[in-house]
Amino acid sequence: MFHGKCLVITALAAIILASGANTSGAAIGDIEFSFTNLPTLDPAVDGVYEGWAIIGGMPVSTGIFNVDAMGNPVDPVSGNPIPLFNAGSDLTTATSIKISIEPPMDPDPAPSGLIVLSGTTMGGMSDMSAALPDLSMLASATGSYILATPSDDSVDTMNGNQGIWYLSMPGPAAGLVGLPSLGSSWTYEGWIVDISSGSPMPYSTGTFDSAAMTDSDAAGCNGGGPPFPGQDLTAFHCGPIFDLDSGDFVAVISIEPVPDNGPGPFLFKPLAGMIPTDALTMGGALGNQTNATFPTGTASFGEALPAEDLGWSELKNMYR
Ligand SMILES: [Ca+2]
Ligand SMILES: [Ca+2]
Ligand SMILES: [Ca+2]
Repeated sequence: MFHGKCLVITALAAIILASGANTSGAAIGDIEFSFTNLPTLDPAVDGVYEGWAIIGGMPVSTGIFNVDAMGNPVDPVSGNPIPLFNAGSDLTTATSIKISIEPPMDPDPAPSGLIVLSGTTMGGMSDMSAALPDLSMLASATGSYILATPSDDSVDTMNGNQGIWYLSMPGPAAGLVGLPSLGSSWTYEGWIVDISSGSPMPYSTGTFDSAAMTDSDAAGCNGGGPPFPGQDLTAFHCGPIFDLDSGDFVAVISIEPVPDNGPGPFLFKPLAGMIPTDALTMGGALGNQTNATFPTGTASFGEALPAEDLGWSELKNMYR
């Protein structure tokens, strides 16, 4: 009897190993994600994340999600964790994995143009990083600026603390150094952020593709200023008036999608720094926070998913 039972269990184990559950215990199409520094989206405003496996050059959705404060994938509506996605098709020939942001009330089942993370696959895994050109160059870019309001010097020469220009003197030379070209899908944008209240308030100083040219709105509504990115936030121009050396402002360079998906800074903020109270005489510098703040992710699927542990007791339970 004992011998016979043992044979049955061995046969059962062989069937389990050969069945559709497959040897790893994962189902066909299963894929697991983990993320670092990927921000939680407001689904009504920002939309949702969607995973994509590129198979034969075609995107196959692995499902939509949001992330919680820890970066774990969650259902965008319920907030319940999504430990495992299923793409509904075999992922073993996927060449890359991408994460997009899809707009709110998205009627289009295809990926949006806004891919934030991307990685090639190897051995059922993909290490994803920001889907930007030349991330390594970006990570070593530097930034400096002066406070000055040259565009309104015909009416006010005493308000230099109300303008910021990404240039260095003597020269002037570009103050933003080593920024890679972003191509047509992305653009740089300068910001000053008022941090005097509980919620930071960003104000754009214009978009630009090169550190050595006038940005999208020059010094402000009345134009002027040196041929570098910057802004005069003075009475002469139409925007708000700020004393930037009050200790209440942070200068930020972000990378925005084209077309832009929202009025505030996008999640990529490679350069940032407090504007010091002596910036009118000393200028200021931005720190590079690419490596510290940019999102990354890991996708595991197929052979990389942990094997289901079918021990002796499980086999016996299945026999019973
Ligand atoms: Ca001035
Ligand atoms: Ca500007
Ligand atoms: Ca934006």
